[in-house]
Amino acid sequence: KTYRVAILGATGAVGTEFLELLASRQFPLADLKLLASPRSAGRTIQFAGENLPVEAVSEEAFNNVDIVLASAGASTSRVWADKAVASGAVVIDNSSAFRMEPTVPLVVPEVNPEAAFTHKGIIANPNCTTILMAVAVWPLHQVEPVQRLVAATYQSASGAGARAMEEMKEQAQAILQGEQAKTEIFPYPLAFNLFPHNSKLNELGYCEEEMKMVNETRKIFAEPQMRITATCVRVPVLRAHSEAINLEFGRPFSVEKAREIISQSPGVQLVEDWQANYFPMPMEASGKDDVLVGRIRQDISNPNGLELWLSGDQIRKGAALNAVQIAELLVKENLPAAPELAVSGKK
Ligand code: A2P
Ligand code: 11C
Repeated sequence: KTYRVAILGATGAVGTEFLELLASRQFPLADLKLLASPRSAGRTIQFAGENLPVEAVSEEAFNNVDIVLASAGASTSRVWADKAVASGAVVIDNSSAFRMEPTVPLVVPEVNPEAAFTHKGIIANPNCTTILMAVAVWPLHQVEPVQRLVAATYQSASGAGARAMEEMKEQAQAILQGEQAKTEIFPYPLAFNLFPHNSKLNELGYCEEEMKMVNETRKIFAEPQMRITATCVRVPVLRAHSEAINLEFGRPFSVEKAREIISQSPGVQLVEDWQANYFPMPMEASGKDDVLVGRIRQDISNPNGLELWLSGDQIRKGAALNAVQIAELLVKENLPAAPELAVSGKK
């Protein structure tokens, strides 16, 4: 069986990666529709040797579509997701619009694949920092429940989209030429700089990105009380996020056991050469499917603690790959569109 797929946000950083993954993973496509804003209508994008037209998103665009892979921002998803569902499609949405809605499953295929099948038309793809952390922490949490998690992130420009990546490159060139760095997407120069993540701050001083790591991880792990705290920082890296993670368990967790678990778990790869001081780096994680995990060590301040470090491609496993894996789960179970369920389950 083959499926009719639409990409909403096809011209963006994640949209571009969707195209690459559908081709390289030989997704069983019957048809592929590329949707973006009216700004991009009329453009063409190469896919499997063909030039496909980009259409401005519209209600009719979702006719005869089984699966929508959406990555065009939360406000765009809020406008179009229900319309796509009403016309019979399953929407796998990369935005934050629906993630915390109780009826919308939030899925990392290595962690909670079964949740995907509870959908009522929309399946949410978690935030990139959450996905990368979840695939690394979940296999350890299975062996010994995590009691408290403290994360610090080092997030690449790609998290803010394709134009943000270009902006950072232009800033680097400007600064090297002794000129002033221009800022349009980012609030401050990112090249040769870093700044705490600029999403909205809450009354406790946490930004939205940090609260996504807390709330989304709790939902994916089905651990509503899990103690998690995070500090999110944007760094001048192009397309892979890194994270320093401190885990506290109820009793000591041997480093050897943690290494063995990470080296045998899906979606993660152990990258450590202690002699060479060689550990995961965003440049090496870029373009890879697996999240690179290493520098696993005992927390010297806590006998029940472990420290680890990871780098993962933000556009790939942090966004597009995770969403395509969700689509593959549906396809494997022969359940892609479920139009009656999608429509009757709608509010
Ligand atoms: P466009 O290129 O036409 O603006 P990124 O995350 O890399 O910034 O990409 C965002 C994606 O979302 C792009 O494909 C962009 O299309 C699309 N997009 C942004 N706003 C809208 C909108 N209002 N309707 C449809 N697509 C949108
Ligand atoms: C970043 N993770 O790196 C963000 C961007 O909820 O999908 C994606 C925001 C989201 O800035």
